[in-house]
Amino acid sequence: MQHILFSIENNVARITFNRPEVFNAMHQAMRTEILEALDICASDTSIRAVLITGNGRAFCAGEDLQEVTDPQGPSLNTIISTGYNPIVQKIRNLEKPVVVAVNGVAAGAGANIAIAGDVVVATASATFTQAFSKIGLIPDSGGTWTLPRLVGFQRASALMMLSEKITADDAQAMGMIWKVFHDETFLTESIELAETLAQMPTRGLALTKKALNASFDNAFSDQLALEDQLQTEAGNTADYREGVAAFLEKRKPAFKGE
Ligand code: T3D
Repeated sequence: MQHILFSIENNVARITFNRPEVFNAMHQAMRTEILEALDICASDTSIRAVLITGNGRAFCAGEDLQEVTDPQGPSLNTIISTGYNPIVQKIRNLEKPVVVAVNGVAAGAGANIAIAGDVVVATASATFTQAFSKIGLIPDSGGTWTLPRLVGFQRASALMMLSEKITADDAQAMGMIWKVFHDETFLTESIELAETLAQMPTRGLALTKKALNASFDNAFSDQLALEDQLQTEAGNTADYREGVAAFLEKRKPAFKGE
């Protein structure tokens, strides 16, 4: 991998965007590496949670604007259909929890990839900007689907039309992200968070994710039926048996994600 760092430790796969000189702006080769890394996260059973972050001062400045001005570069359609769309789809469909740790500015597609995570945290000095409207584009990478669901229609609309830069605290206050960590402890706390999830009943977390993915589009009765189906699946896992046994035996459970 040339444009990202990829490592696995304590059942957590870490994907670090690694083009700090351009604020981790993405081009086709980088998007391909991210997709490859997400495929490994899906297929490697030793990985039970994923942590996505950025190297340097930025999380990700979105599309590499050098790439789009290169006459030999990919078309807008190729960039979106073979890059950003599959990235956010793989994050949402990955049957493992994904923590996104926003270490600095998240702009454009970078902001919308960030909010595709299951648990999104940011360092106190991080900022978020939709950015697209400033260059005449519309928000992509699922942003027009995700952001209004997180923060409400009016806020999403204003954030997307004005592209104002907002702070991590503001993002937390409006429900865009889960927590803000101090700059000094940000990485440690983000890793701890991912490791905590990795030791939990991760099969159950994957089924929770499936239910949440469907929740905004289902009628209440359909969602109840889905919960019924997924709960039956969860009830058949070894982790469920272990969780109940550990509770009754007053000991710490040892979950395996099975
Ligand atoms: O084909 C398509 O376009 C479809 C796909 C669209 C998806 C998208 O993501 S569209 C949105 C693209 N992103 C942007 O428009 C954001 C552009 N960047 C900025 O607005 C600002 O750089 C930031 C708000 C992210 C950060 O501002 P600031 O003042 O902290 O940093 P800076 O000085 O502007 O940037 C630092 C360096 O990163 C700088 O390089 P230099 O001058 O030090 O050599 C800058 O050129 C580079 N950089 C930042 N963003 C990008 C970038 N280089 C290439 N592409 C970028 N997106």
